[in-house]
Amino acid sequence: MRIMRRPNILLTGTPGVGKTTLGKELAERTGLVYVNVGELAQEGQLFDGYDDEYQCPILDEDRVVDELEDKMADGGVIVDYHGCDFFPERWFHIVFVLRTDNTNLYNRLENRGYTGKKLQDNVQCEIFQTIYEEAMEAYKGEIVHQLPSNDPEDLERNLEQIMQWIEQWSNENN
Ligand code: DAT
Repeated sequence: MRIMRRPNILLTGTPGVGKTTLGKELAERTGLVYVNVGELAQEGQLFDGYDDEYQCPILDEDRVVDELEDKMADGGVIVDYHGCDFFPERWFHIVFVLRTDNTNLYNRLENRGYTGKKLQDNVQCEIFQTIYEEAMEAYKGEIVHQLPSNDPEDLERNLEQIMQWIEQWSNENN
């Protein structure tokens, strides 16, 4: 029996834009596998040093890629991370960059306990559309899509759009 091919999806964007919320719900509804790269790194201690300025461990990108390689080859993986330029380009069939309005994002990050420079830098990251530009440099423009992620209606619309895309991809590739 031939195994059904399923696409790999990257959800990226500034911290707080809603990647985890969307990714987990999408996995629930589609049966695809959700992978949170931050959590994966934490579990496997895939770090390489410590960032004193931001007071957080530095991701060991090579070890993260090694750790995920087999799973990605199988397909059907939803990857969630606030960076995107160190993954192999060939991994992803589509890339979604979630976007949130500044005030909204500010409030979400403040609720998460971010303050001072960390809060400001993350909101600025969104204003300067840093992750969108990173994605446009790392992947073919035609597979990179921005999704508004401000309210529950956006979330539902995004879920439905992505599910439709998955269905179409699956029909074309099986
Ligand atoms: P990320 O994984 O990008 O850091 P998250 O999924 O943890 O973001 O969401 C951050 C917060 O925002 C969390 O409290 C849930 C809320 N949120 C996410 N998506 C939302 C949406 N579409 N509408 C309203 N709130 C949302």
